[in-house]
Amino acid sequence: MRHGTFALLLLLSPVASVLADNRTTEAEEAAINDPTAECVPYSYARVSDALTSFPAIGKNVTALLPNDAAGHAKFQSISPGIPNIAPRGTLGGDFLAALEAYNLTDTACWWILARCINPVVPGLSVDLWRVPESRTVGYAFEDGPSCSHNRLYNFLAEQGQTATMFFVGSNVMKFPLEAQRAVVDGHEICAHTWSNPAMTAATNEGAFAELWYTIQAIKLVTGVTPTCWRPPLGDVDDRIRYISSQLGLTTIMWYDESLNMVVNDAVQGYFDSNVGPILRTQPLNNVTMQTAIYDYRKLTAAFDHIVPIGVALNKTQPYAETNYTLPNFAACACPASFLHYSQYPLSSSPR
Ligand SMILES: *C1O[C@H](CO)[C@@H](O)[C@H](O)[C@H]1NC(C)=O
Ligand SMILES: *[C@@H]1O[C@H](CO)[C@@H](O)[C@H](O)[C@H]1NC(C)=O
Ligand SMILES: *[C@@H]1O[C@H](CO)[C@@H](O)[C@H](O)[C@H]1NC(C)=O
Ligand SMILES: *[C@@H]1O[C@H](CO)[C@@H](O)[C@H](O)[C@H]1NC(C)=O
Ligand SMILES: *[C@@H]1O[C@H](CO)[C@@H](O)[C@H](O)[C@H]1NC(C)=O
Ligand SMILES: *[C@@H]1O[C@H](CO)[C@@H](O)[C@H](O)[C@H]1NC(C)=O
Ligand SMILES: [Zn+2]
Repeated sequence: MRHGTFALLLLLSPVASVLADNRTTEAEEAAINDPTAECVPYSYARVSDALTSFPAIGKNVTALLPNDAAGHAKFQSISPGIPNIAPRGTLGGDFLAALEAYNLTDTACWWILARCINPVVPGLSVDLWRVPESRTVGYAFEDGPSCSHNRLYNFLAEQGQTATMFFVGSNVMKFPLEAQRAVVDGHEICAHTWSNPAMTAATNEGAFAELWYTIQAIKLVTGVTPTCWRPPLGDVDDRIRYISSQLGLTTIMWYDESLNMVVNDAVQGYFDSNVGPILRTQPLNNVTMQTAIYDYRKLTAAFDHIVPIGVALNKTQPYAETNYTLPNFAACACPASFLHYSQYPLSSSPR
């Protein structure tokens, strides 16, 4: 009996490893619990068949692809309206010279210098950085999908918790089945950019292309077209707001980068009257995912509700496609509670 089972396992294991390395479904990917196995690269036909329609994965996009007729047509149609604000700094986020040279009247509503969220250019919406519900967190993660995010996603699923995921287009192409898990698990997907550059350093076409290909990648892989985005580093001005708004994206910032400050403000009563903080968490990697679990303990203690940003806004149709829905705030209810608390001892935090 034992020998028989052993022989069967030996026979099966080569097959199993091919499946693990080149998994083909979201369910197969979601079932992998070992982060090292999870991060073994795999190929996925929908992505590999479309690579010529996308820029290089992980590289800054400085222009639309020459053969991208739809991209060029859209960019040309919006170009006349793009505010005449010069790019500044470097794509890597070096703003030192730009900050020195910047006109302190801040006619561009540049967040990096002035923390400006109220656009000067007419017709642009104010950036979102809070949600209009008392003692409610707009729960969000940046920079995914990550190849080892099952640990965090399993935790969130166990808690019955969903969040807003600001996805990097390159990562969606690298980890398509992980991206699909976000939709399957009921998270809200928004865009970040293709390669995480400082967007106000990009040319008009470069900024457009960073968002355009991120939207296309999310659509290709998950079937949904995002309607919200967050600028990497918060680097946005009216030129970038205009370009993103023309792509149907609402700009979402955050309340405070420090979770301790957010929790402290909750204790002080800052969120008692129709306002709650939108979070900015660390970029997701296998260490910060542990931090996220630790932070969840603090958030559940300090707030009444923890919801995706779209849920706090009653944005029941989060995507351009109308057949995907989020609950509205009332339907979600979402009490902030930490289930199976004792399974997550404080000592498991890296801090
Ligand atoms: C799976 O795909 C990846 C990426 O294309 C490739 O490097 C790897 O060799 C493949 N593994 C197997 C077992 O086919
Ligand atoms: C976490 O990531 C680092 C760097 O990518 C890697 O060296 C380490 O082995 C990873 N740990 C786990 C548990 O996957
Ligand atoms: C591309 O963007 C990254 C940030 O993702 C930045 O570090 C890098 O310097 C940029 N490359 C160039 C050539 O500007
Ligand atoms: C700074 O902005 C003000 C107000 O728009 C404008 O009058 C002034 O010319 C600007 N100065 C420079 C150096 O751009
Ligand atoms: C969302 O719906 C709730 C419950 O109906 C309501 O109280 C709240 O004002 C709505 N929020 C927004 C932003 O419309
Ligand atoms: C939504 O509609 C699209 C296009 O008809 C379809 O491919 C997709 O599976 C649908 N998704 C859901 C969740 O119904
Ligand atoms: Zn980011």
